[in-house]
Amino acid sequence: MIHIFLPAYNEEVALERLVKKFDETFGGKPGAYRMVVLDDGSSDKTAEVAERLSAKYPLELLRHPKNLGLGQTMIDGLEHMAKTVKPEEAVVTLDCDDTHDPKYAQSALDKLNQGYDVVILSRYFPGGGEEGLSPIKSFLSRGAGYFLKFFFPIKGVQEYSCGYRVFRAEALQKAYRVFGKDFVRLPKWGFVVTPEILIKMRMLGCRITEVPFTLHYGDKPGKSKNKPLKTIAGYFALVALYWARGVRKA
Ligand SMILES: Nc1nc2c(ncn2[C@@H]2O[C@H](COP(=O)(O)OP(=O)(O)O)[C@@H](O)[C@H]2O)c(=O)[nH]1
Ligand SMILES: [Mg+2]
Repeated sequence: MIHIFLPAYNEEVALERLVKKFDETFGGKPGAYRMVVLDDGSSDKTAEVAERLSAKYPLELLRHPKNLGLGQTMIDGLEHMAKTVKPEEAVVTLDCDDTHDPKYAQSALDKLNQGYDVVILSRYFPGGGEEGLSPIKSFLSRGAGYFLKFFFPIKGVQEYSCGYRVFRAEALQKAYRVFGKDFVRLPKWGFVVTPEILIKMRMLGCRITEVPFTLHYGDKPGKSKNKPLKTIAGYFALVALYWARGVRKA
């Protein structure tokens, strides 16, 4: 079974679209997939929409009573996934703003079968790309990639800040066993959790690779929740915390 984790904050429109796309892509056989949505204290109807969808689709809704941010949501969500999956299964994470199309997940799942522990859906891998991004957001994302690659070089990885990934469940379970609460040490920095998870998986010795995907940013119904200045400041906090320790070269 494929387990899908969706961190959701004010995604009442996008969530329904994404869940339907997942079902069209993976819902062929009963028991083929399961989705877990963690509603992070949304002020819109995200939780109600998820509740309604759970009557029709294999969807489990978890909730934070108030907004704790993407960092805490990923820690809590991945911990729940690690506890509820079999080691040999796959856990997929992605934004639920309908910009990460489920059709790209299969090629990443296939890579797990080749022995990788983490597979990143990458705009920067040959064949990947992006559409609908403002030039400034595109520039900032590319810049973030170069910045993080410089400080944390991981062979074969260029995409550090996109949350669309596939994990071997066993690797996530190991991360919680080894790091415990320290799996994510910078939850307050929100979107910095995305590269921090990657750095931690590499520190564990995981095999990490990328497959191409196209970010369909034009499909996004709402505004981005990413605050660029906070995220950039958080990347410096990441460097201060981890750079001296180095990331094992692949
Ligand atoms: N749990 C949680 N998720 C958030 C928060 N902010 C954003 N997200 C989710 O994180 C993902 C990334 O946010 P998004 O707006 O898509 O950022 P962008 O892709 O950089 O524009 C989406 O699935 C959001 O719903 C938050 O405060 N808490
Ligand atoms: Mg997004």
